[in-house]
Amino acid sequence: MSPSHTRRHFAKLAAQAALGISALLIENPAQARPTKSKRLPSSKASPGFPKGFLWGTATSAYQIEGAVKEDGRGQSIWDTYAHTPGKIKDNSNADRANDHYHRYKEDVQLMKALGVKSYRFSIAWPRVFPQGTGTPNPKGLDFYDRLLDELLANSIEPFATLYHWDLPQELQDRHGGWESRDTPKAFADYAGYVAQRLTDRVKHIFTINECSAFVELGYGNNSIELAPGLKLSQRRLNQVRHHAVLGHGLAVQAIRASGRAGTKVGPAENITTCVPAIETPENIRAAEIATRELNGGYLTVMLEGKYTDAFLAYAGADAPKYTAEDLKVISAPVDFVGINVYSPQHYVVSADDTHGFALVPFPPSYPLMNSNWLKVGPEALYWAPRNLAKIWNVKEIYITENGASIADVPDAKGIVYDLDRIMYLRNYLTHLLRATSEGVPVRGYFLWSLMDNFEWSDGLANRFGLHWVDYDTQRRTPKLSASFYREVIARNSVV
Ligand code: PNW
Repeated sequence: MSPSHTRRHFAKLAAQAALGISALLIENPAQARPTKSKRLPSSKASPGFPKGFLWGTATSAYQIEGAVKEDGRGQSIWDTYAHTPGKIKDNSNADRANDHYHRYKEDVQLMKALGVKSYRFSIAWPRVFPQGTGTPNPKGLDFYDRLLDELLANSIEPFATLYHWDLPQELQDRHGGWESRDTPKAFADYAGYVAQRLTDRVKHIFTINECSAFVELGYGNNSIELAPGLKLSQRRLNQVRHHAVLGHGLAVQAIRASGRAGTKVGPAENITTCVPAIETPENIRAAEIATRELNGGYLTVMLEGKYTDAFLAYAGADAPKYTAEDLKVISAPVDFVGINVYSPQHYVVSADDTHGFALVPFPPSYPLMNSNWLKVGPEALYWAPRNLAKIWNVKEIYITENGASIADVPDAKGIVYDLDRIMYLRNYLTHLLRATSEGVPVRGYFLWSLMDNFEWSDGLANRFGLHWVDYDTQRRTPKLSASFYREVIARNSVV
């Protein structure tokens, strides 16, 4: 923009301002396009992320694909659950969702316009094995073949998740889903088959998305519910926990056995993030102890091959039944660890008791985004990877999800000015930058989500996307946050 044009523009705005403040609003997020200059005035003070940092976006199969009856796909527990009256807040389901199954080329172009280097998506188990086990559906992987080719043609690196909660219904009916040891075994067979077919193009595989979320919220007694929506006793719940991590370990082994050499594999876990309430050496140590204990049934056993004493003491007679061999499988060596980080689950201080830490209660008006669990605490994106690297010496970390739910409202022209999402992202990324600047080995970041999608029991009404989706027309429109993220990626820094 030339200086005279700028002046004219300003004069126009000033004149319009007399007519009302709304005239001062930008008309289109495109006005927030990257500027030509390489440097921001403040760039000297803000060093960027490491060279080659892998910026990406994330989605999952059931939340975006639709086409639930196409090409031989079997039913999943989420089809059943979403069609059960009263389960989904806005009575929606994901039969069509974002129709990504047919619009994936357009969606890859959205990624391309953002400038992302990588994309995390999930493969629907019931497309590949409609009954969970047995003969694979001959058309089951065709869609993912097409998607992979499209991504690679656009220089976007695919990161595939094998289980993002869409368990084949048949396995739930046959033996209670993850209550049975047969489910982790079936999962490993499916994992091996996918690895054998796709690792010519997929070099990074995540086994299970958030064991802790789908187990605790799907099988435990919680106010937030996920499919299959059971409320099991502690004893049965502990067994489900064990089978979930066993499924992860068996899948790691199956991928190693069937995938091409060089395929990298790891979990994408919803780490319980513990943040020192005040950063003193004692509280920092307490937060490390708390991180290890409060991830006892998930990351800790995956990375250490044992349940902690406190975990077993707490479970008592309800502890899971397992063998020494199980623990070896669960802790099969991984190449990286992915963590989903939205909130600090706990602020921690040191304590002189046997635990060595105490949890600080959250005040009633603590700030939330538009989900009752999504507490705002940007430091989580520093402490989660920092503690993961410190406690377990993890050398390759991905932030597999981070993002914000907002009750977005488009203006008269259909544009969403989501300053609240930008506020959230800017602050969280500032803390991620603190981590990488200190040498915490975070290699990439997948923003949840590329576009609005089916937000589980919140349905279609709660939005996490960088793109607004009109579910009637399937039109995708970039929000202001898409311009923000494009600029972050282009500059490899917080903007
Ligand atoms: C994750 N909680 O889910 C999932 O991996 C995504 O599929 C989901 O859309 C995204 O986060 C946003 O919700 C979570 O209650 C669901 O703490 C619930 C919780 C955490 C993560």
